[in-house]
Amino acid sequence: MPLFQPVKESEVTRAIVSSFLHQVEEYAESDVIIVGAGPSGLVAGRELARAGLKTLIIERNNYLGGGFWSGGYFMNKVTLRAPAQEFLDELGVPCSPAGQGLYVADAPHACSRLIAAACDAGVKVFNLTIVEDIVIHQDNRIAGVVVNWSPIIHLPKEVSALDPIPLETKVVIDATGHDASVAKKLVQRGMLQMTGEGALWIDKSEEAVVERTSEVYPGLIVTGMAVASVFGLPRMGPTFGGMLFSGKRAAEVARKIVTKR
Ligand code: 48F
Repeated sequence: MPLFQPVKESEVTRAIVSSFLHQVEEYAESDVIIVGAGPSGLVAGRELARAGLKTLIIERNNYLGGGFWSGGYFMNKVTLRAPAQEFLDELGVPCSPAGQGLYVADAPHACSRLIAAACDAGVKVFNLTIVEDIVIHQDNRIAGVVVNWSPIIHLPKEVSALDPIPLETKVVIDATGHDASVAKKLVQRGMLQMTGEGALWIDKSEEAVVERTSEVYPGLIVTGMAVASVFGLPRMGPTFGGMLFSGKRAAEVARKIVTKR
């Protein structure tokens, strides 16, 4: 008696293709698109999906988690300052005190739990997908993003001259980290000013990033290190509480915008 059910190869292929295409069709329109699956984007996604919003995360890499997989210098421990350890407590990730109000945790454990929490809440993910541009209508608000397969950008033009596709949404969250790649699309068109992040200063940066997490252009919110890049705040280095709180704040701002629309 075989262990597994018999299957035809064609059925396996159809299951993958039809399920994927169905998801693309369904998410051609959504409530919120989050660009970047680092810690700030994952927290924002989890909060929004939990609140019942149709939430899509787009990530150019195959893996999710961004810089949350490693604390810094290829050492896979993340640090958080109180009260940010409460996020990890809630996710069931052990973390140990490492000084006055400072905590340290295993990055793979923290990151995988955060990814799972976002997926459990109902977030859908397009990975290996790069946001190349934004959609803007006459009312001058951001109405969506334009995406392509990430590997395309590594191919020569003669092989890959390929148009991207647009996805519509009510609000976009730029969670692309230091790059602030969505905000940059507005900067390139003279529609937004961006200062570029300052030198490292942990104390100042974490507070400031959370405080400045906001809608920077109608329909565009910035979160995480994208906030530091847009507003010229100091970078924060290998500590993550600011990212988690910023993601939460971005979700609150996004909910208000979606509710009004
Ligand atoms: O860099 P990242 O982890 O952003 P974050 O949430 O957190 C920053 C910290 O990890 C750390 C730090 C503070 O502790 O300094 O760096 O602000 O994750 C950003 C994600 O966005 C993806 C990128 O691959 C990464 O996983 N990304 C960037 N540009 C694009 C993108 C794009 N154009 N399209 C899709 N994904």
